Amino acid sequence: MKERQFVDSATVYVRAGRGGDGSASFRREAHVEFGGPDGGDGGRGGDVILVGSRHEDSLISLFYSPKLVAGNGEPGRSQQMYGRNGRNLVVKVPCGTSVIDPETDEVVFDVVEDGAEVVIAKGGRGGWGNVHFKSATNQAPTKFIPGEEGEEFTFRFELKVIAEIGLVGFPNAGKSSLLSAISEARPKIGAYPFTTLNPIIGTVVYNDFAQVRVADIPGIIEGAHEGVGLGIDFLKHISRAKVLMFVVDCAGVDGRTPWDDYRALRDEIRRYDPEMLKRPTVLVANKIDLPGAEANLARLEKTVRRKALAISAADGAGLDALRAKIRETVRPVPPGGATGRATASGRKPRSRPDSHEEVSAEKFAKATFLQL
Ligand SMILES: Nc1nc2c(ncn2[C@@H]2O[C@H](COP(=O)(O)OP(=O)(O)OP(=O)(O)O)[C@@H](O)[C@H]2O)c(=O)[nH]1
Ligand SMILES: [Mg+2]
Repeated sequence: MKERQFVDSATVYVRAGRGGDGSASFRREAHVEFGGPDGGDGGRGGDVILVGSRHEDSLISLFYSPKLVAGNGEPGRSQQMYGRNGRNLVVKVPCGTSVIDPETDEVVFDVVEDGAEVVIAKGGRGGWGNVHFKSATNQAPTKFIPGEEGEEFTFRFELKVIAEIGLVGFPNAGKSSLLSAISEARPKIGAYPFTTLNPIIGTVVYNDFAQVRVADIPGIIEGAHEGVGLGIDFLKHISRAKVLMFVVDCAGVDGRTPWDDYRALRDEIRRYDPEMLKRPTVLVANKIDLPGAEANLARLEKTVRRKALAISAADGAGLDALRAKIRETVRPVPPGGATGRATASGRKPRSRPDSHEEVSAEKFAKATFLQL
């Protein structure tokens, strides 16, 4: 079986912890007659929490272990002692992970920013011990409240990689070379088509520590929208990009021309989602170091009637201008001025009683016994 390295969808069972039952205990010290109730409350069940992490880039771990179960709260104890709270389960997911209700296809949570926390299943409340039920008329209550069930769901997780810039180009145009020249990312580079098989994110860092994320995706070829090549599935990973950067091979190494490539790329994007072409785009003419590229550049600009940024990912020509162009187009906010926060849409739990159900200790014991 081919090893999977990149996974952008996974169906996951999620269960928060059950609250611990309240205790129905009585004081039993030798010197205290008619000791009275002293059963403490149960602990809260643990939550299932997602945290956005820019160091994660795939849903692969969820794909292979698709169960997220938080800890149960412990039951209350005698001497009015609380049960311990259940452990929260905290799971790191890549920024850009959506949590979807598979029945309605509705996005119920969205993890966008690095470090953002979203509770996707809440633990049940702990039950009350019998100490709460002592009254003038009932000095020896055997009543207590069981812990609540934790929330339980089956969700579909979907990843749309988040980057401000999306690189779009034919195979071999030099997208990965470009990304590795301007960021810390080290994608595989090769003189053959479809070297890149998964989206890769690199971060361009400026002197004032402003940052722009750039997504490199597999090459697009004509007919991609009909499934030719690797298809256009990967375009979804740049569908949230603010800026599209078209990268063309200005030297025409593979026998094509940069102007035809540019038109074909725009055409494929239009067929995928015409909205994407309404965003700012940058045209980058790569491989300007090679013979014939200068002449092609002039013809490219004339034919497509727009300016191109000439660069060489190989020898570094034009990269400073490109970094400046990226900054000018994306306008990243340097640290200190950032206010970005996660968005988490609220969701109503599917089944969770609004109030506690009261049962007597005997009834509870009986019910438990019957279940066994
Ligand atoms: N001379 C020259 N060669 C380049 C330049 N940029 C990239 N190359 C070469 O072009 C080939 C393809 O580069 P990649 O960066 O792998 O191209 P890609 O667009 O990521 O290709 P896919 O991942 O297959 O879509 C490699 O052999 C690179 O060394 C450049 O500016 N000048
Ligand atoms: Mg590549």
